[in-house]
Amino acid sequence: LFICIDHVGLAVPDLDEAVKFHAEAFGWRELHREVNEEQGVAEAMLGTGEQGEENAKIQLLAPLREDSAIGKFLAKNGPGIQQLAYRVADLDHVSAVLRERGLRLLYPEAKRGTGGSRINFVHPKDARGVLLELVELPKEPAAH
Ligand code: V0V
Repeated sequence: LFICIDHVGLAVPDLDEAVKFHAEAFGWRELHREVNEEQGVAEAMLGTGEQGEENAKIQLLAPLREDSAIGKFLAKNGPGIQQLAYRVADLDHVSAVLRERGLRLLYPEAKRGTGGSRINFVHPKDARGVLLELVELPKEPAAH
């Protein structure tokens, strides 16, 4: 059903500071950065190589607003792992299969994710305490 782990998402209070920390401490490189108003996040994708030829990446997620998903996560838990993202080839198909298996997806239809990807999430209560993102990469990667 899944292709691979696309990324692990970390909630961070300060995006610039976090990018610098992960680069200096662990050698991660910034591949892409964007603001997603709908999700209430400023995010940076970090990897070890060129985008498209990556193993799993890490995604740093900083809140634009206190009442966003990341704002609430930080208030409750502090910084740390907020999500695990599985890459899929066909999000609509995978969503239908998971719904048939009784798992709740957060959105009735896919939303826009990083770099023009299509995303949805399995509710953490239905994935044994893990917020599971499903991500279908765009056919043509967005310019960055
Ligand atoms: C909440 N819970 C979590 C969790 N967030 N468990 C594991 N991981 C998380 N991240 C637990 C929480 O402890 C509660 O358990 C229960 O779920 C319900 O939590 P809540 O406090 O009522 O829920 P909220 O209001 O904080 O909302 C949680 C959800 C929200 C998951 C519904 O965070 C959401 O809509 N997330 C999806 C969007 C998102 O995360 N966007 C930011 C990334 P107890 O206490 O009842 O046991 S955007 C992104 O990834 C992009 C753009 C991309 O990748 O391209």
